[in-house]
Amino acid sequence: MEKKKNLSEYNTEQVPDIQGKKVAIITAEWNFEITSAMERACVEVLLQHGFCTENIIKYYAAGSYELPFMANEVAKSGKFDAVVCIGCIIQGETRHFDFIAQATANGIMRVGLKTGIPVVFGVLTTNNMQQAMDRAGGKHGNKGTEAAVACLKLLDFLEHK
Ligand code: RBF
Repeated sequence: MEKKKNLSEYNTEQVPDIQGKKVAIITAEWNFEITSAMERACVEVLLQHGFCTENIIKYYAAGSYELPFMANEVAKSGKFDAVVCIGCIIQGETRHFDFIAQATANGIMRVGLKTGIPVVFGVLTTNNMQQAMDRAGGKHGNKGTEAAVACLKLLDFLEHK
């Protein structure tokens, strides 16, 4: 029997509360039933840890491939303390998956390093829709939750480094 694990069950006491910071969440509209569930979970956790709604600004990208470009624009605007990218790339029959997943992951990492604004990689790369559902509020938790936790920890790190 498959061992169920849920990495989104985090200890709230080990996650910092953050006051007075502003975050942008950029959500890809491809596989929106998945990405919108991840976005919801992400917002929920930020609200539980000190954020107010006015300081969580939502943007929408056509697909995951556009996430690095938008993250770069948002990060360099100087208006945000952190950016969370949310996407879901599902393996198809062609090699698009590999190109999009590589470009998205590398691009998001580069934006953070280049701008000095933390950019969180909340992008699922799965073999099929079931694996995505399992990670967007299913048996493996919600990776939107984990993206928010990473964001909070990065902001706390920057505050205390
Ligand atoms: N975007 C995603 O976020 N997830 C996907 O699973 C996904 N699959 C795609 C498959 C193909 C064949 C193509 C052409 C695009 C796909 N995209 C996907 C969209 C991509 O991220 C981007 O929005 C478009 O390629 C336009 O630049």
